[in-house]
Amino acid sequence: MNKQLYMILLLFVISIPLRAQDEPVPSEIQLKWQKLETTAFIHFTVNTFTGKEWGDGTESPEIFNPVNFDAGKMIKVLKETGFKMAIITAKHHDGFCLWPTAYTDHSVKSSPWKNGKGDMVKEIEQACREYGIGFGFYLSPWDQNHPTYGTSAYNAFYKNQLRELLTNYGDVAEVWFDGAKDKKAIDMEYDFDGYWDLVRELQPGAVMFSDVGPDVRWVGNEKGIAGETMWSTIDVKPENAPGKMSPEYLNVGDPNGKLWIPTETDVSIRPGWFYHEEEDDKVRSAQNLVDLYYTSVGRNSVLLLNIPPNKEGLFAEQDVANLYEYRSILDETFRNNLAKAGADKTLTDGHLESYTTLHTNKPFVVKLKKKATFNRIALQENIADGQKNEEALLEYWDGTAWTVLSELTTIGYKRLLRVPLTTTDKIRITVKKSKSPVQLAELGLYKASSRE
Ligand code: FUL
Repeated sequence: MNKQLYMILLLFVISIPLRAQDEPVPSEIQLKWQKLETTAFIHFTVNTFTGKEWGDGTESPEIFNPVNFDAGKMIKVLKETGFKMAIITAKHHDGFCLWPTAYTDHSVKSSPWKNGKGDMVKEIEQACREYGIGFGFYLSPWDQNHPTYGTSAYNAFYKNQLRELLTNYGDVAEVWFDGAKDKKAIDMEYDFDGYWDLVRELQPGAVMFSDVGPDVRWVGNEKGIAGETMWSTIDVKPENAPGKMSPEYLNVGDPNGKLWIPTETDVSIRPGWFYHEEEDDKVRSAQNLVDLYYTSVGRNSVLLLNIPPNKEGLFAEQDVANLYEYRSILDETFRNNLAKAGADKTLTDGHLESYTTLHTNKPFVVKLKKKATFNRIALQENIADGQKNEEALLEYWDGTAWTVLSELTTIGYKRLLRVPLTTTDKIRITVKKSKSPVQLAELGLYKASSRE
């Protein structure tokens, strides 16, 4: 064998395992989380009673009295409208705790609600178990009530609270951190590494959210809009602690990123995160919620939709009505996959593990048994093996020629496309650019509900 050929062969052999190892893939808990698709946030605290969005820690627990609070009623609505997990604000920036923590009196313990004997986090958790959805909590590091805030003693206090929530409420599906703080008054140094170690130790099945992970990242805005190009991979350097990475970068990610940290799209059904009566006529419509589904789940993200309880401790009527209508529209749109009549079974069986491998510039044709009329396309990659597609072309056969349906970039876990109403018995997809061969796991053709 000549030396040149030997070198080429050697390079080829050593590059295979290296390439496979280099490509980031989701952990088991990240993959499970991504499949939830739609999750719910419940923002509730003293703000609901003061009308504020950010309390300042001086609120009296006396004002907290949601007389008709009913976790079961609210979680039932979430379950029936397709949400697979609920995350409750156990503590927001005002420091008021919705559970009777042993580490401060600034909690439900000092409120008239259930004569100070209630535990709202427990009631939400129990209702989640009853209806079979995941339970998660938000424990704001920014706490404007606790006297130690701003000193290292606060980190110890915060970890004590975290430990209570991680040990007394069964399996936790997600822990939500954020980096918010009032930098002008006190620039507290949060011990994120310490917080994260504690969650891993006590709840290895929980994913952790912050601006930059470690498991789930922020999408870069609170409007419900993930980037059209959306990589689940990014690079996090030590200097990019929560709060320091640019929203633009988070919104799109990085095809060459070394870490798998997918986005969660958090957005509220109302202008504020907390319930305010004056926003009763500003609730997102069912159609607007459906749009959010397309711009989050349909762009390789997970939707985290906030529905805030009112002063009574219940979801407001309009919010509930719009949620049911939103779900019924989505169900109608995605009930019938028209590609089932014809497409390879691996592409319509609902499993990521069965897929068709697509190579660059090799068109893959899907023939239908009879003509179908559709205006929505769903694509999925087998992300268990990473995210690969960078550019692709979708075309349909118009009887005489291949005509462009869509030129798209990333697919990832799920990509939903709204295209003009099209009738055909043949479509084809051509990968134009990819990191490695694309594992196309699902292909769906749907006709949208007229209510969309
Ligand atoms: C932010 C908070 O400052 C908002 O009040 C809200 O909780 C949002 C989800 O996260 O960081």
